[in-house]
Amino acid sequence: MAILALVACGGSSGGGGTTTALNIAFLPKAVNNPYFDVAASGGQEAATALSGQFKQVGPSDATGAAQIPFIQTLTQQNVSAIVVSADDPDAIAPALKQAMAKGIKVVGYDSSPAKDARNVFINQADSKGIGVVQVQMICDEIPGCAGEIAVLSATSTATNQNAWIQAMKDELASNSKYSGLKLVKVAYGNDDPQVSTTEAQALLTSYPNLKGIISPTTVGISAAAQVLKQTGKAGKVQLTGLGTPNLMRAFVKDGTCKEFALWNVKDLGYLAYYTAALLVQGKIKGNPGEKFTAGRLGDYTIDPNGVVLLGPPFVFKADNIDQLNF
Ligand code: RAM
Repeated sequence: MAILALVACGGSSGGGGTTTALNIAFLPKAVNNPYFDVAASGGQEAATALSGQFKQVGPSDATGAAQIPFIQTLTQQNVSAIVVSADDPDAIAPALKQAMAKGIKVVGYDSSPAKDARNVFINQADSKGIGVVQVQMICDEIPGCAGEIAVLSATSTATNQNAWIQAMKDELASNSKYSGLKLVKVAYGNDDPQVSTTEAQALLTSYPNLKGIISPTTVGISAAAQVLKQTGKAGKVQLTGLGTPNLMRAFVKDGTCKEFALWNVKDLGYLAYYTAALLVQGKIKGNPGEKFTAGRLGDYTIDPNGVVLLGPPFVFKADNIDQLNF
């Protein structure tokens, strides 16, 4: 069902004209990450539907420090909203608060800034669910669901990855189904292909008995897949996590990675832009309990933590990966 919904989502706008200027900027964790280009395509689609402007700016290194000058420049430019994926929730909070003090709306997407440094956060899927599905997948792939596993994450400060890793640890500790799995290391590839490659290689040499790697980042999982293939460890060390179908297709087909999860990244960008636009137009305030309609995606409610949930994650495997192109 989820896959059908995903495939069917190329539809038209539900938007309309507006009298308030929509000058909305996306600030991803880093600009050289294809994941954020897919999200940007959704932001652009919503901008077109609402007759607004869209631009994307951001650093090439995925760090909070590198995001700060972009926030300051967007604030000076007096954009109407900043839509940001936080590399570090606290490091960027003061700059975002300065933007908010000027009347600029701030929407987090993908990875939330500190709660008091954004109006709303658009969460791609329930954080606990994203952690749990990754533990379930690695268990399904490792024979007997027993042995050493490691996590290859993005940056150590990333809000989203850290929430998912905590959910994985909680699940491993509390669900007896996973008592045979031992998490031996959380490594950080910084969402940089080269660092992720080096860290994946280090996991294999430091833990010769490793049975599986969970990489909850699209950059990390594709780097780890390359490493497993090149070192002849594909199929011996299992790999799962969060990836895009286009980066992972070849590795799913050759068995290096049997399954991984993700959400509709384009819809995430669409919903983030749409929510930012409604805030700019004063149609929503960002208060818990507020309901709104986001064009072709339909109805949403802001939860008590100021979070809007896009929907459930879904699992990509050999039998569905060719239906998806992003
Ligand atoms: C990477 C980024 C992003 C995350 C995805 C799954 O592209 O770290 O924040 O949501 O992976």
